[in-house]
Amino acid sequence: MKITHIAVLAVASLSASVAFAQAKPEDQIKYRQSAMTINARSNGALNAMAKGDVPFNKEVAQRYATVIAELSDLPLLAGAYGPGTDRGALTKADPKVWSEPEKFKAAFDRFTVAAKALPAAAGDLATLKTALAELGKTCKGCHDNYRMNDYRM
Ligand code: ASC
Repeated sequence: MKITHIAVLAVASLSASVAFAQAKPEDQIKYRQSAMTINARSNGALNAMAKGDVPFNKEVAQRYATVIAELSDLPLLAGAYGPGTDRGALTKADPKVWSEPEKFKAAFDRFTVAAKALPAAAGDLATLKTALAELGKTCKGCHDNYRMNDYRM
């Protein structure tokens, strides 16, 4: 590979990582809300099976379980709660996210642990139900403390 090619690659990858690290606040908010939206819809599909509203389908259950497991920690991984993302856009995130970051991360991590356990449990309706109940507690645990009822401008 020519030196100039290496230099172009180096600059391209550098600017890609900088762009990612410094995503605009509104884009960070969109990012984390998108992950929440997909997780909620996937959780809804799984809960419909758990409640017997739709027939249990192992392949579909495992697919949604995997989606939740994979998306669960993306908002933290991607740094989507950065400076300036606490207001000024459509967010219901509570100011406590930023005033008590360790506690917020601990609550988020409890969700991630429950989410990562979901795929292994989704192959069977009984184990799926138990895992969903655990997951729901961690969703609620974070939302009770770190999500407000209304948008804050
Ligand atoms: C969801 C969703 C939530 C949680 C919560 C769990 O699917 O949108 O906010 O689960 O209901 O208690």
